[in-house]
Amino acid sequence: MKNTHSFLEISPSVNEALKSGQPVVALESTIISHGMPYPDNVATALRVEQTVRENGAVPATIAILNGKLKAGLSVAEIEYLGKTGRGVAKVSRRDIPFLLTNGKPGATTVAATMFIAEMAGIRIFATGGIGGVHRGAAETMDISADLQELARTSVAVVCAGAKSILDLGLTMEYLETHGVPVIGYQTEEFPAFYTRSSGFGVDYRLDSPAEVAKVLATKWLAGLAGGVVIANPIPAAHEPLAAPIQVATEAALAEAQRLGISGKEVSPFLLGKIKELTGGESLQANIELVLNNAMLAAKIAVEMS
Ligand code: PSU
Ligand code: MN
Repeated sequence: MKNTHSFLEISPSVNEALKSGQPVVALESTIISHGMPYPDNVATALRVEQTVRENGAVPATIAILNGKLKAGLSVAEIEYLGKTGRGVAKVSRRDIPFLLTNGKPGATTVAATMFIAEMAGIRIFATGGIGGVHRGAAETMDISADLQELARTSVAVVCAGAKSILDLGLTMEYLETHGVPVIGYQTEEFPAFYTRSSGFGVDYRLDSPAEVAKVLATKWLAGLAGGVVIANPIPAAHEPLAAPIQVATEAALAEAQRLGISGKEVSPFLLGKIKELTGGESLQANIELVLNNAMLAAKIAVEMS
């Protein structure tokens, strides 16, 4: 009988780091194949890995390939995921058994990446934005599986908040209900991905990687299993003007509704549409905020090790 770990394949550099207690940062792959266009997606994924290294940690980009849960990808594997784009399945928790069975490639969302990271023994994960409660969820029930994963899996996710395509108020309520701490990194406000402010407050503000590391260690030591959201606003120098982003977001939402886009297609559709409507400005902001999150995640991982 196989155990779960027989599905796990850790790359040599990540394995070496984990064995010797060096800091490791997990990275997701849905952002590569569904979140950004080629070739920006590949270039960004490689820069994100480089940023993690420059800040003292080892990057572990996560995906499902050849029936294996992979922690740590080669450049060729990242290129493959980026080039194939939407041809790669977007994999959340519920999809994992099918990809392990059929051997097809899968790009992991925040939820699936957290699951694999925890299995590999990686506690810190950097991404762009987390999924959340969608606007109109009272009728559609569209609530990202990322939130349930945060409730149950002990991995801290460094993100720039969640996009204003979501209902941020309901997203915060959901996290509260499920006991997921939301830390504002050098901010009292939950950031709205492209913008630094959202009008929604966070539970706790912490100002240094060392403080964050201490709270994470304490949480898990105290037996409080489950994830943590570390909300890290996009640097002010890269923040686009709020108004055009807002206009593009509303237009993208209206178009998604008109076309009847639903389920896992919603987030990639909205991302692509907003990029188109802002003339690529949203993509530039997206790249910058991911790099910023990778840097912070690496610093926290260094403090934790
Ligand atoms: N937010 C972004 N970019 C992304 C995603 C979210 O700004 O690429 C991806 C992440 O992988 C996240 C997923 O886990 O979308 C959420 O999808 P859904 O809303 O279908 O759960
Ligand atoms: Mn959804």
